[in-house]
This record gives sequence, C-alpha cells and structure tokens, in this order.
Amino acid sequence: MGKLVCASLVIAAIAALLGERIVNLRKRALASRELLQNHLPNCVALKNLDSGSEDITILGDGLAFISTGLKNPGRPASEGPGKIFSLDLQDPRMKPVELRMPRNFDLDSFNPHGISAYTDPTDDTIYLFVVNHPQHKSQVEVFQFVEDNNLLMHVKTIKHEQLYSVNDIVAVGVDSFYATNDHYFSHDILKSYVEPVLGLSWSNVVYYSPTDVKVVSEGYYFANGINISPDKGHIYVADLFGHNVHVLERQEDNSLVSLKSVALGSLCDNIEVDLETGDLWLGCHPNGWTFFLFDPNDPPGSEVIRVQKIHSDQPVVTQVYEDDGGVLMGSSVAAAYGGKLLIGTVFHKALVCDLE
Ligand SMILES: [Ca+2]
Ligand SMILES: [Ca+2]
Repeated sequence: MGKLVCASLVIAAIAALLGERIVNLRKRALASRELLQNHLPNCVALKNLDSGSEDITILGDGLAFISTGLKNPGRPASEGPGKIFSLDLQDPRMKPVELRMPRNFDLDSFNPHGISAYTDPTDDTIYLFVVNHPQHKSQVEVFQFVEDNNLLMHVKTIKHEQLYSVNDIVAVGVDSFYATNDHYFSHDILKSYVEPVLGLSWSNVVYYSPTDVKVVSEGYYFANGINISPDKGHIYVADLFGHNVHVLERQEDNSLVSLKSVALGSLCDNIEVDLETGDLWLGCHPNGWTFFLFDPNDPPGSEVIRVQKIHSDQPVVTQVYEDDGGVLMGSSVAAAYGGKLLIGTVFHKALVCDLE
C-alpha cells in the first residue's frame, strides 16, 4: 500500500475517531507522573555541552563520543550547526573536546542525532556512524576517527528510501548497520501530528548493507534507541511510546527474530550497553506531556534506567537517577564507565555523576 493511500486512510480515520478515546489513549502513551528526586553523588555539568547531547557512546577504553546540537522543532536549540565531542573518561579532568570536522563535508547543515562507533577488527580503525538530518531529511554519515588529531574524516554519506525517519543506529560492520525509523510518515504534518495522535504502531527497524537493505522488525509505536549485546548476537530496541525495550536475536542473514519485550515504565530514548556486564543503560522521559509540550515554566524531567540480566526470566529494572527538571531536562541517553555515569539530554546540559 502506497504511503499516499495510507495517508488518506489515516486522515479519514482521524475524522471518524477524534474524540475522548484518542485523547485518553495518547495520555496513557505520554504517561505523566509525579517525579521524585533520586539523585547521584557528585554530579557536575560537562563543559561546552549546554545545547543538547542527544546520544553518547563509549568505547572499551573509556573514550566517549557525544552528539550535540540536534535541532528539534518546538524545543530550544543552539544557533550554529551540530558538533561531535569526545571525552576521555580515564582523564579525571572530564573535559569534552570538540572534534575537528573534515573540509569536504557540509558542516552548515550538520544536524546530528543518534550515533554508533564501530572498531574494525582487522586494523582497529574506529568508525563513527552519525544519523544526520540536513533540511529535515535523514541520512547516515560514516566518519573515520583520527585520535591523534582529534579529527573526523568523512568516509561516505548513506541515503536510502528505507532510511526515511532515522533516529538511532548500531553499526555492525564498516558499512553495515541496523537503524530505527521512529515514524512511518516522512511528511512533517503527518509525522508530527497525525501519527502521534492516532498512536499507530508502524515504526520499524531496517538493516542496511551496500548489497542488502530490508525491514527486519516492525510494529513499534516509536522505535527510538537501538544497540547490540557485547557478543553481537542480540539487538535491543527502545519503543518510546511502548514504554519498553525489545530483545531480538540476530540471524545469519542479519534478519531479526523477536524474543520478548521488557517493561520500563518510562518513555525511553537511547540505549547504551556496558561492554563488560551487558547491562543496558537508558535515558528516559518520565513525563512525556511536559517533554512534547515544552514549557520552561513546567520543565520536563529526566530519568535513567538500568536493565540487568535482560536475557534471564527475571530482568532487573532499576531507576538509577530521577530529576523533576530543576537540574536536568529531557534526558535522552545514559552511559556508564569506571564508576562514572554520563547523562545526556535532547536540548539541555549533560552531567557526569559518580555511580556510588
Ligand atoms: Ca546510539
Ligand atoms: Ca534517540
């Protein structure tokens, strides 16, 4: 069925269904609850990261990459283009360093969103995959990280009709990855109003390689963060409006088999996986109404959730951090390393805290 036909059917359905039922449905999906403060010790704001740090990923040696400056309609945004920072978590100064960008790259329209790092096992080259939204479009930029010069070299831009509303990616090779499309429609009005109001579960996960592009999982309300288990055998997908995280098993042909979902009780955004323990760390939006209807006088809160033993019969879901928005608004990612926790946000500052 073409998207135009779908759009017409959806608009007809809205006219028929608009009413209390939908409003109640959406209120449930955007579950707002009273926020209790559950802070961690020694939290400090990271320098130069005041305009969002939507996604963070940490390499095995403690070097973090941070995507900043995502332009998000309806919410505060930085003036200039987006940037990528690195942060060495083994250095007690905790000082983010802005990475130099290549000259052969359109920096003015750089609007970075989800990121994923991939280390090539054949030569230890580090690649950084970045979801980019120039002019509201979706594409994936592949960079090579040159650590000695704090430089990103642009390798390629990947565009594909199946990559139409990309939120996050997880790289599985030098030019292959899984990506979430957080909406079904790419048209701004259908995507921003029609789809959320109706609560359609038409969002999906796509596998991309130069020779094979396919939808490998679907039926999400809003597929957001995606990541992979340390043994590379399982994929995790956070469904923002489903209030859960899905566990999927990778097959030899890179298709995915859904195993289960784990309830989180919050609107979770990005997922980072601890490479040693396999624990999932999620940055979440505990009160979706205040996040989506951003009002500085009634700020959105922040919440970090950790999931341990996710493959067991009884995964352990723990709220590690919660704030009512007085300290930190709109947390979208959390990543742990060496007893420290980084918490990033969609448009606000980023914190580093001690875990104990
Ligand atoms: Ca990510
Ligand atoms: Ca995200």
